[in-house]
Amino acid sequence: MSEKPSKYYVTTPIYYVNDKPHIGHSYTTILADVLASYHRLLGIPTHFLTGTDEHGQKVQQAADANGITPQEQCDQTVVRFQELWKRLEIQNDDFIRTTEERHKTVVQQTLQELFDRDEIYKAEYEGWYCVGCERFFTEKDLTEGNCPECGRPVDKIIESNYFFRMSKYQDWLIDYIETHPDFIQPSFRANETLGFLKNKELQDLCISRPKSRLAWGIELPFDSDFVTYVWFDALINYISAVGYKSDEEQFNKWWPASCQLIGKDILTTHTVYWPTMLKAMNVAMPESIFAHGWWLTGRTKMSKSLGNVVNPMDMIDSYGVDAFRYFLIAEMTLGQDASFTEEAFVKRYNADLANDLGNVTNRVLNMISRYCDNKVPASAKGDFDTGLEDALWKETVEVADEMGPMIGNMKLDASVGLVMTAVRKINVYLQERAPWSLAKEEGNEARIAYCLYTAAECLRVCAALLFPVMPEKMLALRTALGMGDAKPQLDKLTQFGVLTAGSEISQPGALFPRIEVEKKEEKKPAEKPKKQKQQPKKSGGTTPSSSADGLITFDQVMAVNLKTAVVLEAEKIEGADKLLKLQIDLGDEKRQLVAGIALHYTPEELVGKTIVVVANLKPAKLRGVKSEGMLLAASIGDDLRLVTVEGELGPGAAVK
Ligand code: ME8
Repeated sequence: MSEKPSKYYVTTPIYYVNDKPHIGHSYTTILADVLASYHRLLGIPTHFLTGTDEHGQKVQQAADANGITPQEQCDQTVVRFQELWKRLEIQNDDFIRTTEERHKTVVQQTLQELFDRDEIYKAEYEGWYCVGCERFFTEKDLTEGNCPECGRPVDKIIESNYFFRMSKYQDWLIDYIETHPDFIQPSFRANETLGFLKNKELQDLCISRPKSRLAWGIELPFDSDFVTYVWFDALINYISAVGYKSDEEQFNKWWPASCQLIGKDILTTHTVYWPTMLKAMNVAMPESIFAHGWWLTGRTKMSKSLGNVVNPMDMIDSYGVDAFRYFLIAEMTLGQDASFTEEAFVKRYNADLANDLGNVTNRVLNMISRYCDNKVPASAKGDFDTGLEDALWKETVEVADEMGPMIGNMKLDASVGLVMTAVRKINVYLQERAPWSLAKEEGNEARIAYCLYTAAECLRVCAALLFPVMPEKMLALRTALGMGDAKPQLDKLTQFGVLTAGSEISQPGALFPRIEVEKKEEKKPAEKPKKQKQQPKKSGGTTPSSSADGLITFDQVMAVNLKTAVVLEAEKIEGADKLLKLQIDLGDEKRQLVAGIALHYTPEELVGKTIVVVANLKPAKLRGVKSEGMLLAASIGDDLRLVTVEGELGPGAAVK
């Protein structure tokens, strides 16, 4: 991995407690968790802060609507966030609530100090106010008379208020952003902020609300008729939580933040209000503020009013935490919007997790069990060619080396994609080296051991790299590889020979069981081959073999629907020496079939093979296991070979 920073402090926005969390909140928090975890596993002192924004009009309104006090609203809703973070395996070091004393004290001290230094002043204000965004706008700011941010109607307001002299920092801020290219990321968001700053005069920021209009906030220390504007209060959480004005040592340890994650919706507050506030307070700027895009439902923005919000708890219940975390990280290119659909989720899950990662894991563990007495084999090279192993290890190390810079550049989706490429290469390698073939000849024990040791080592590296994204499953995988429950050390990852020869491996069961979607497809009428309908009525249902001369008609041949299929998984059936249970891909559907070939083929040998099956055979049960089809094989005496097709041909091709 690349050079290490001396510490890493990552923050999420603090979320409003007016409603329960949804997938967007989950995303930012998972992202922060993944980043924190990578840094921790590199041995870097790490601090991860999240929390809730509990003051302001939105919370007050939600409380009114629910017939409870604002504090009750906060106390009830904060639990939903905290419970969700627990279920999502979020390892935050701190959780700040803006109604906590430790925060309120710092906000008041900061306000007093800025007031004393004349950074805050009182004035009469006339303007337009958007309740939804909790922001004031001038007449010029409005878009067709509505809020320029959300498009909703605004209220005219005339009142005395307190103002922060934000406007005086306009030139400084432009210069700061231009001279610190990493400050606002991605760079197009820096340009967006610069465009805003360069095209119009920055106004002073109204930082108070008269209690007569809104009482739910932190009282101004210098005027008890007012509370603090929720954004001025909320932004300070990033420093109040790490000891600003209360614990200097702690504060110096963590601040400035390494990475402040936000959604693109709160860019202005974080790239204009926040830096100018810090500047006025004489506090250092965060190293970077990163704005990610929106999760959309299909192509539409996810919003409660549209009723298209994805509930993270439902996803976790259906598919598990790790798969949900994986999908969010793998699917969204940081900075861009991404679409969430269950179809896309299932597709990616089956392809990446069930097929690629799940298969490699099964193959490696099953073969170690079969050929190496269930123990991590010896890693000794012998007098045999290790070209394939050397190449595989080199490629895996290259992937590990690329992770650091990729994560530094916030290319998390690509980094996960890269690890999946490495996973697929282990599969390809196994196919090429074919240890099951080596096992057919005597004297190949050392070669098989080295092959499986290398594959297991590569799997160990991939599991470690995916650990921050899927902590539970990758821990299970590491345990299965005989590593106990120790977390990976990412800076020691690429030494070959970490797995201890002789240590017992275990079978974790299916890490990512395939999500079956074919049930719906099975019902499609198109699945019934037309040829079957052409089955000659005149034969009166007589089977070909019962015809008097033993000959069958062309129609009868055509009634048999032969198709190519790819074997996805294979396993023995307990208590049936000759039978294997196969999961096959028929192109447009997945099926299970049982075949009597266990004495001729090992399960590992079969995975990835393209075979030919009778697709329209009536389903049957063999030893209680459902079989939907029959594979074709040729045999003479004891010799049995599968019927396959020459060259590369995918699943679902008609065999005629
Ligand atoms: O704005 N896609 O809180 P909030 C992606 N309290 N991310 C999303 C999202 C979506 N569809 N919806 C929400 C506030 N988010 C303030 C912040 S910070 C000092 C104060 C995420 O509850 C994203 O991170 O409205 C966004 O910025 C945040 O939730 C807004 O949460």
